[in-house]
Amino acid sequence: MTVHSAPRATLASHLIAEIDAGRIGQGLATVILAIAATTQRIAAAVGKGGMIDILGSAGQENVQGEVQKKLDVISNQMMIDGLSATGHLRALASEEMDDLLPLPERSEASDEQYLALFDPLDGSTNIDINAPIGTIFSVLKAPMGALSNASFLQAGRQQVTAGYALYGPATQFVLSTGKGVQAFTLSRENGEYVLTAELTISADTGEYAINASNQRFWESPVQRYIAECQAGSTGPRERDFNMRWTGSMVGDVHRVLSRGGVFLYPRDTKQPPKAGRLRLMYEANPMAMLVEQAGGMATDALTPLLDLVPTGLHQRVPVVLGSRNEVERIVRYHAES
Ligand code: AFP
Repeated sequence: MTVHSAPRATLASHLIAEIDAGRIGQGLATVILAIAATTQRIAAAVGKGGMIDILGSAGQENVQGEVQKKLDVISNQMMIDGLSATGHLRALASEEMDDLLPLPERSEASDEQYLALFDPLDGSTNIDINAPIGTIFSVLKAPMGALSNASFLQAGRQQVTAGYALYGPATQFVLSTGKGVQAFTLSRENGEYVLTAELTISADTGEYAINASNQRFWESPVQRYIAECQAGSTGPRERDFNMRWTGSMVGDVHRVLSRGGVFLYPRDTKQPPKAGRLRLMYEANPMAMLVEQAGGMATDALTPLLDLVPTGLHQRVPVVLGSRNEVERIVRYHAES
């Protein structure tokens, strides 16, 4: 029997449909395609694993004092190379760079001008063990006039698009341009991202993700929430919960977007000057846009992440995101304390 199925949309055909519907401009589509093409190159490098000299430490630190892996440095350069010539980006900011990188003005540049931010390789401790890693990105409108780091300090609600590539068993490109969340899977046969799912987050869940080794540093509302989950069917929640942690935000948020759940990297007392572990501009904001677009909630436990006004390019924030009913409960526990 021959089964005929309709051809699936590709990332390119999806973006053309969005342009035709008047939801995005050609400039934004060009930027998204440039990001997607770069993630394919990063996926190819990641896929070579130990066969070429890309694993291990680069022997230098980034602006946050973290030791960079070789693949952090390689993928950061690939993002710069891939995004420099779109004609629609005025500057880039990266978790791996101290300050913005202004891009040369192009004489034929259109009015549609943007800023791109990215974490080129999220979850870099997973690189050497062949576990999930990813690239997270966010796009903002570029202001007119001279640019500085402050040009990027726009609330997450101003993002015109956000997404990530997940380098797992399959490479996936997950995107929101403000109308839902689409997941594309990289076809290894023809090198195209093919639309494979519209992602929505269920309001209820029985799964949470948190680095439990930090338990002694958590504040009381988080202690309470996790203790109740752990008590399971014999505790106040009267049902059992499951716990998962990949060590890569891309991997953990992808699970939440795919089958519900709640992800927490809360404020803790481990390193007091830091408000949290995750970076607002490169991790929290893009993921918050995706989660809200998929029907979930994303907060620092007091304020929706997308409403925070950034104070610095490398600012860190507490993050609680995922299934609405669980996130609301955690916010309530914070309010009650
Ligand atoms: P790196 O990319 O710097 O390794 O950080 C990954 C990350 O910011 C985020 O992706 C994870 O959720 C979190 O760190 C993992 O942190 P732990 O080290 O506490 O597991």
